[in-house]
Order: sequence, then structure tokens, then C-alpha cells
Amino acid sequence: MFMRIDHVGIACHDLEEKIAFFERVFELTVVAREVNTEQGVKEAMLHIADGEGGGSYIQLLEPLGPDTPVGKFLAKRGEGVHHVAFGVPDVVQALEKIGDQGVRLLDKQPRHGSLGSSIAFLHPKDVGGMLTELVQAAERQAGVTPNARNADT
Ligand code: CMX
Ligand code: CO
Repeated sequence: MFMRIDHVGIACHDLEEKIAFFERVFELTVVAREVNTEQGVKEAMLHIADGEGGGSYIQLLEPLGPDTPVGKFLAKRGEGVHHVAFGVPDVVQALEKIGDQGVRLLDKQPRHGSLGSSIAFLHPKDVGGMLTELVQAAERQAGVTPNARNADT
């Protein structure tokens, strides 16, 4: 079901400061920045490697406000690893199979994620305390190539 670790999401107070740290210390490069109001975050994706069906990244997350998933996490636990995201070939199919195993789905339908991906979250309490994200990379969405997506928008 899982093809690779797509990204590790890290909650931080100051996105620009954390980007500068990851660029300087780990020599990573930012490949995308986005404000995702649905998820309540300002974020950056830093590329690590390319894998089967997509890349792998570090996702740095700054909350848009205190009453958002990342805002609440920071208030409760402080900065650190917020979630782990796995690459799947088909997020709708993966949700169905995982839901059938009794794991609570935080998203019944996929939502819009970074780099044109489709994403969905699983409840951390049902996954040994790890907030888990499923990611179907943009190039794996039926009939949609990254270039075709750009041409559409
Ligand atoms: N990792 C592990 N456990 C977590 C967690 C996290 N990131 N966030 C919350 N929890 C735990 C809490 O500690 C709490 O446990 P206790 O009851 O033992 O204290 C429990 O889960 C419920 O947490 P809560 O604070 O009562 O509930 P929230 O309202 O904060 O909701 C969650 C938690 C996971 C349901 C919510 O954050 C969510 O829906 N997340 C999915 C969306 C998201 O995180 N978006 C941002 C990232 C976007 C992206 O990656 O693109
Ligand atoms: Co993520």
C-alpha cells in the first residue's frame, strides 16, 4: 500500500527561520511554498530525493492561527514532528481499505495537498500516536500530468 515516505511534517512558529536552518544545515532546497487555508497552514516543501511515484520531502508548517491543527499542536507540545505522510498509488482506495480495518479517517474524501497532491489524514490515536497522512502525488492522478495541470490554471 505504501510506496515511500512522502514527507515528514514539522510544526514551527517561524517558517522563514526554519527554512533558513534546513537550507544551511542540511543543504536542502525549497521546491514549493503555499498557504493552505483549508489546512490552516503556511508551508514549504524541501526536496530530499525522488522515489517511486513521487518525491520525498520535509514539510515545514507554520499555523495561520491558534485554532488550527498545527496551532493547537504547538500550544500543547511545542515545535517538532507533527505528522508522517506516506505515498500511496490511489488515496481513495487506500482510505477505503484502511477504514475497513477500523482506523478512524479524519478525511472521508481526499483534500488538496502540497504540489498538487491529494491527501487524507488518519486519527493519531488509532495509529500508535502518529498523525498519519496519505498522499497521492499529482502525477499519479488519473489523466492529469503536472504539465496539463499547469496549462489548466
Ligand atoms: N500527533 C500525534 N497526536 C496528536 C497530534 C499529532 N499531530 N495532534 C493531536 N494529537 C493527539 C492529542 O495529543 C490528543 O491526545 P490526548 O487526548 O491524549 O491529549 C488527541 O490527539 C486529540 O487531540 P486534540 O488536541 O483534542 O484534538 P485536535 O482538535 O487538536 O485534533 C487532529 C487533532 C489530529 C484530529 C487534528 O489535528 C486533525 O484533524 N489533523 C489533520 C489535519 C492537519 O493536521 N493539517 C495540517 C497539516 C497539513 C498538511 O500536511 O498539508
Ligand atoms: Co503533510
